[in-house]
Amino acid sequence: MATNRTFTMIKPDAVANGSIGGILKMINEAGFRIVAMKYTKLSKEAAGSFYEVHKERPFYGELVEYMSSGPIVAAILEKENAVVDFRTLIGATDPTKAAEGTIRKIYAKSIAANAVHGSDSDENADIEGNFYFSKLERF
Ligand code: IDP
Ligand code: MG
Repeated sequence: MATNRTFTMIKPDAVANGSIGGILKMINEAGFRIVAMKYTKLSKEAAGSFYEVHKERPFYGELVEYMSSGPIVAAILEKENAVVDFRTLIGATDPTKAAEGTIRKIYAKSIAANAVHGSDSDENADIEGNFYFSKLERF
């Protein structure tokens, strides 16, 4: 059953270059409500565990290094059809292939440093939100 919630991170490159405000503005203007939010930094171990599903992929080591390289903003977002609509808002993984007007098209530097994460299913949105937030941190 659809939960109408998704999970996002503003990744280290976007935080470092001052894009938190711009990205949150796009998220709000697209109709997402913030349920939970945290400014934090992943240890290598935590990044490795968050991206465990990708551990056989050739870029796993690079991804773990990058995601633990600086602070991030993690958030749970709510909207009807949240998972699918948020993937549309962020655009393709590779910013050179992302549609005009998407967050990655505007803010991402490369396929690795691609500004934002967005859950790919309701099930993963739930798992990823639980990775960062307790029930008491959701409003
Ligand atoms: P997604 O973030 O669009 O769902 P995934 O395939 O789930 O894309 O990959 C997770 C993350 O791994 C991407 O957002 C990106 O940061 C990184 N990544 C994906 N493909 C590559 C690659 O070919 N080289 C380096 N990093 C990659
Ligand atoms: Mg993914």
